[in-house]
Amino acid sequence: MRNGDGYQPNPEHKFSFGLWTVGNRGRDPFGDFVRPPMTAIEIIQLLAEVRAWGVNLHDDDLVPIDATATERDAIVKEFKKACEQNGIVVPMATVSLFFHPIFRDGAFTANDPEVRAYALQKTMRAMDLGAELGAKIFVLWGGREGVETDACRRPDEAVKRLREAVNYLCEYNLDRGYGYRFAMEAKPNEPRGDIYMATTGHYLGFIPTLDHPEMVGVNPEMAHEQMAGLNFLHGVAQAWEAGKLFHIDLNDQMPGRFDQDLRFGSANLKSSFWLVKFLEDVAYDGPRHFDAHAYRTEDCEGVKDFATGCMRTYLILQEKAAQWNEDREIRAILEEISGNGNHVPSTAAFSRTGAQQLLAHSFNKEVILRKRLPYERLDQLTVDILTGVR
Ligand code: DIG
Ligand code: MN
Ligand code: MN
Repeated sequence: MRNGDGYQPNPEHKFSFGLWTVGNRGRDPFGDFVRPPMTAIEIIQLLAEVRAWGVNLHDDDLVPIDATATERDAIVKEFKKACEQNGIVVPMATVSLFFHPIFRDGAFTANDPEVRAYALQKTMRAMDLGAELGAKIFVLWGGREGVETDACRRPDEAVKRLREAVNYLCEYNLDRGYGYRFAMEAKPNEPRGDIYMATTGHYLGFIPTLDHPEMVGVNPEMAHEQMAGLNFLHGVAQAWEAGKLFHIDLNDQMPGRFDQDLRFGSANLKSSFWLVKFLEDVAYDGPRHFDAHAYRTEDCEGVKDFATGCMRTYLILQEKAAQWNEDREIRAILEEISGNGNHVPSTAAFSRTGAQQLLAHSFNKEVILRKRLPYERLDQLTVDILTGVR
C-alpha cells in the first residue's frame, strides 16, 4: 500500500494527471523509449489505482490525428465508459499544436496562413472532444509559438496573430455553448529557442487586450516559471489576485535546466510548501494537475510511485501548512511584523484633505528603524516544521 499512513488522495483534493504524464515512455533527445506504450484505458486504470481524481488530454493523446469520424467516435465511447467505470473525471482538455511537423514554424503565429487556419480547425475539434468528455477548462500551451531567429517575423505581428486566434476560439466557445474557460500556459523556451508569452506575467498583460477577457485566464506551470528564474508563487498569486488562476500545472525543476517536469516537491521542497500553503490559504478550488513524468529509470511500478509521490507530497505539505498557520510563535511573529500604522494618515484612497495630512505628517525614522523584522526566526520555524523537528 503506497499511502497507508494517512496521506490518501481523495476526490475532494482534485488531483489530476494528463494522459501524457503517466503515459510518458521515457524517450528524450538522447535516448529511446524505456517503457512500453500504455493505452488510454490502461492509464485510466492506473490513475484509479493510485486514487487520482481526474485525467486530462491533448486531442492526439486519445484520437490519432488522422482518425476517421467513425474511429474517433468509437475511441471516445470506450474512453468515456472507462472513465465512468473507474470514477475518473475529465476536468481539462487541450490540443497538441506542437508535435506534428506542420507546426514547426508555430501554429497560431506561423507565417503560413494555411497553418494558422489548420491550427484553429484542430483546436476547435479538440474543444469538441473535450466538451464531449465534460471538460470545462481548455488549456492552450503555445509550445511552438516562437523563434530561433527574429528574422522570421516581427514579434508584435505574432502577438496580433495570437490575439486573432484566441478571439476566434472564444467566439467558437460561445457559438457552441461549451462554457469553457481558456487557460493560457507560458514557457520561456523549449522546444523553440525562444517562445512568445514566455511567462505567466506576459499572458496577464495579453488577456485584457482580448475581445472576451473574462473567458481567458492562465495555467501557470511550476517548472516553466522556474526555468525563467522566477518565483513561481509570485506569478500564481498575481494571477489569483487578478481572478485569472483558471488551472495550475504542478511539478518541480532544478534551476538552469531544461523543462524537467519532475515529481512535485522533489527538488524545491520549501518553494513547493509556499505554493501549497497559498493554494490552501486562498481556498483555490481548481484542479491540482501534475504535469510531470517519472524518471527515465522507472518501470511501470515506478510510474505509480511517481504519481503517488506527487499527491502524497502535496498532502504532506498541506498538513504542514495547517501546522504553520496554527503555530503560536509564528502567529506572534506575524502579529508583530504586521504593523498597525493606525497613527499614519490613511492612503487607502486619495482625498485632498488626506494628501494635505500626509504631506504635513512627520515620520520619526529612528523609531521606525527600531522595529524588528525577525524573518530569520520565522524562516527557521518554517524549516523546523518542514523537517519535522517542530
Ligand atoms: C507542457 O507543459 C504543456 C503540454 O503538456 C500541455 O499542452 C499543457 C497542459 O498542461 N502543458
Ligand atoms: Mn513542462
Ligand atoms: Mn504544462
